[in-house]
Amino acid sequence: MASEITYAEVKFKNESNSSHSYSESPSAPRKKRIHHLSKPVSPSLPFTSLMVLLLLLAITFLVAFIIYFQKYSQLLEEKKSIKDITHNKLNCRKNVSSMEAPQKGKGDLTLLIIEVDMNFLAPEDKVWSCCPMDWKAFGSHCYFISTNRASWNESEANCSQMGAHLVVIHSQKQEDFITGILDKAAAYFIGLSDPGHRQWQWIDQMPYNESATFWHKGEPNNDNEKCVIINHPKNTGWGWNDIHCSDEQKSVCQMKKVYL
Ligand code: MMA
Ligand code: CA
Repeated sequence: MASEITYAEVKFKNESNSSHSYSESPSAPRKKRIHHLSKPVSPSLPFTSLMVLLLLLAITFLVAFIIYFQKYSQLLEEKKSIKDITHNKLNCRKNVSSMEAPQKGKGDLTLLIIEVDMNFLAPEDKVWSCCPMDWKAFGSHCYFISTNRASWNESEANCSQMGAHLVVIHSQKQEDFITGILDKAAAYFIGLSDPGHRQWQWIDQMPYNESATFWHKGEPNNDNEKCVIINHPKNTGWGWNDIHCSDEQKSVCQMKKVYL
């Protein structure tokens, strides 16, 4: 569009220059001048409008395409999360939004048990956060205590079959919540292991942060013990210990809450 305007200006200047040279000569070429001036400018006007119109159309299509693309990827994401539900009985909490006035005498959370139709499509605004039945909700995750004793690998496979993984612990609050739902007499595998050279790795690939670890005093103590349990030995509190991965222990699974 800018080039069109430049073009028109250049044309006009050329004409006025030539008119100046013509003005010294008699009136005959003057007529010619008017003829020249009106011809190149007037057809460029509809042309410019057409170009502007086309440009506007192009922009409209582009915007429409971007909006459509965003909606489509959102829909795919929702479909995926619905497919991810391997549990058909969920325990859901409604997060009462700021738009709704909280009812007198009621808390800001309501508890509901719903059965999920696998073909159910989530509504636009996802206000229900859910955990499968028998799982415990904390923050944005759900936790399951597996009392079945198995090796670390089998324990992880068991979590994986439920759309979860062995628990990943990142904070004191989370550690406290988890220990609060465990039996002090048992030991539980967590999602921490050493693939070699004491490079501790979380099962979800999140970085291992030394400042948020809860090792028992003197642990980890053995390079051959590459898997981690959380336990509560007598006289000491809850903490982590490295043990052999083939040892059979209970475990804690974790998964993200399902939002409906
Ligand atoms: C001891 C201690 C731990 C080790 C286990 C292995 C009971 O705790 O040495 O560090 O992991 O034994 O069973
Ligand atoms: Ca140990």
